[in-house]
Amino acid sequence: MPQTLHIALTLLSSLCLIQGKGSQHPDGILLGKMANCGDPDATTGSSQYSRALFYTPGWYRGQYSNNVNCSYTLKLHNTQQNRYLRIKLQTMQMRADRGCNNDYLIIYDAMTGKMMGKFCGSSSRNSLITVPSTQARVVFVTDQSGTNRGAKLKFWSVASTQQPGVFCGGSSYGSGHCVKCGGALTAASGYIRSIYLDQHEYPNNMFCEWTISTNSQQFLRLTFEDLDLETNERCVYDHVQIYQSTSNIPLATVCGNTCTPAIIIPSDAARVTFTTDLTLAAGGFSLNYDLVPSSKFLLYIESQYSIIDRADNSENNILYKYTRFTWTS
Ligand SMILES: [Ca+2]
Repeated sequence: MPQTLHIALTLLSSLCLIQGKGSQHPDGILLGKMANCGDPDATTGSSQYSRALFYTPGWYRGQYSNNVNCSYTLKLHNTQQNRYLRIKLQTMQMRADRGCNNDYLIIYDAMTGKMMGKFCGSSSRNSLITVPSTQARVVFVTDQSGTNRGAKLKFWSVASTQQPGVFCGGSSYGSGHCVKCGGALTAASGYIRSIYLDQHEYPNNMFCEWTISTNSQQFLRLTFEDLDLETNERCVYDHVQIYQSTSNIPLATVCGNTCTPAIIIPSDAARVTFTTDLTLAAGGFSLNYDLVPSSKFLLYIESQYSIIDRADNSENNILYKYTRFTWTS
């Protein structure tokens, strides 16, 4: 009988370059009372050439309210279901800050829930968003002070051969810009980092996704180099999650600021997501990945997950939620 090992996370190296303090989330999320989100959702016309307009609440009276958190769906007409939806931020008159954390729009692919980008300020006008489905969700958020007119969006259908993604109309923190993240990595080794890591403050209310597909028949090894995320014992606020291939069950959920061990994924493909909530940011993270031979491992997945284990007992928190693997060597 071969020796059976129960291993979830394999400690190979620990390389954190930045270990920030992390920030402690207050109880609950304070956004103030919800503003009236009465403006209707919008749908394009039946012709592929017909374009529809969408205005953020308060546009016609010349200013949006404080403490708004509204969500709308933009849809292509029923006759346009084989096409993609494109949105142009035709006019933007909103406050600007580096992470678009004060007053902003987020546009999601409504079919998958994936975030396309976050927009604020005035210079992000003319940004173009091509959503790889027929529906987008637009979330409009404002904080407790300062106001402006808002945003006017035009949207229509384009051929599904178009490349999905965001073309940013603005690039200046001072006058507004796009915040977008994620990507598709195919090299045998590579690097993932959160946005604004250099400034030690990631944006709030983000969802970033990277896919790694190496087509190598080997196992991926992910090693964190920097880790400084908002701390919570269950990682419910800001976290990095690591998935095997196309699985929807995370192998690991990471937050806080303690270096993690390297994470071996029993696959040559993985998905890494970075989720942040509405308040309190910390420095961010970076990790690199490479490949390790898989030939000597015969792998069985013993159970789906989940052991929640505290890696240390100090003030630094790092939490793992992981799959328990059984393998023979
Ligand atoms: Ca946070």
